[in-house]
Amino acid sequence: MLLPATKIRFLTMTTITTATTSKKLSSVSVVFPAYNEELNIENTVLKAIEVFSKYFEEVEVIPVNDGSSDKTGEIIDRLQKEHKEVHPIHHPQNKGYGGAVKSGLFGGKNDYIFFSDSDGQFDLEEVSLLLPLIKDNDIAIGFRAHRADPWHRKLNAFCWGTLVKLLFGIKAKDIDCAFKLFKREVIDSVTLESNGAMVSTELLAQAGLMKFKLAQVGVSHYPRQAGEQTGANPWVILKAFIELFKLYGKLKHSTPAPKKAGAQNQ
Ligand SMILES: Nc1nc2c(ncn2[C@@H]2O[C@H](COP(=O)(O)OP(=O)(O)OP(=O)(O)O)[C@@H](O)[C@H]2O)c(=O)[nH]1
Ligand SMILES: [Mg+2]
Repeated sequence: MLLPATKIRFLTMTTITTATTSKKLSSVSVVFPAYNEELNIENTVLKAIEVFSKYFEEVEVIPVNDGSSDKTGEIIDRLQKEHKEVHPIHHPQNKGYGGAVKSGLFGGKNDYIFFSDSDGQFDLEEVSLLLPLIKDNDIAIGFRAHRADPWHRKLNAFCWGTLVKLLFGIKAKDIDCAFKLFKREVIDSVTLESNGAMVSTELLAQAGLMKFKLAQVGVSHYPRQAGEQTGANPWVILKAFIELFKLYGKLKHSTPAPKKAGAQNQ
């Protein structure tokens, strides 16, 4: 039987409210986009199982192998056999960072959804900082107080962040910080098109228009220990600009999203 949309929303909210009043939260899907991360992915997935199991009754970890040419795919398939929590997704061809994030976000089934990178640049233990925030908000995200990146990447990121905040009015201090926790209702409400680095902007811009409540906290950021750096690739940056202008056109011409029931202005 198909339920009307209002009823589905009510059921989702009920599940989440019950969960936050018990000691552990109900369930979480933990998403890791992974492109040629054979040196990092195992540690990341195992750490995620350990950390999230402390705070959630049910944990699924979704490594998204984004058409890797190294052993990332084999490793996550082995991890699936060894740990019931691991539910890999494989892209036969590389789709890009945003494509990998989207597959994981929409492939997850649990009440809360977290995503981060696979390369160990964040401390997953710091999810404990997001948990108090998600209680009274729909989205809890980190910002990198001290980015472990060279100065030219910090400068790029500052200019990009300022432009994006001006265009879309996003309140997040660090839009692209890959340390984000959502209530499922947020992910069920957005439509994401970006296959590149714009995916976080698209998500936060739409969530802001729908008046979902956002809270943020400083998190640690470490240099990549192993594997190839791809974030500063000029092609990645060019694609991000193309997607930026497409998104601006789309959101500018879209009718204002309906106000989310019970939401307050950010
Ligand atoms: N760049 C890139 N990353 C991908 C892709 N698909 C999945 N990913 C994953 O997305 C995450 C972020 O990519 P990174 O290359 O670490 O980007 P970054 O942290 O900005 O830059 P680095 O300094 O290179 O670490 C990593 O876990 C990647 O494995 C892709 O097509 N391109
Ligand atoms: Mg990285």
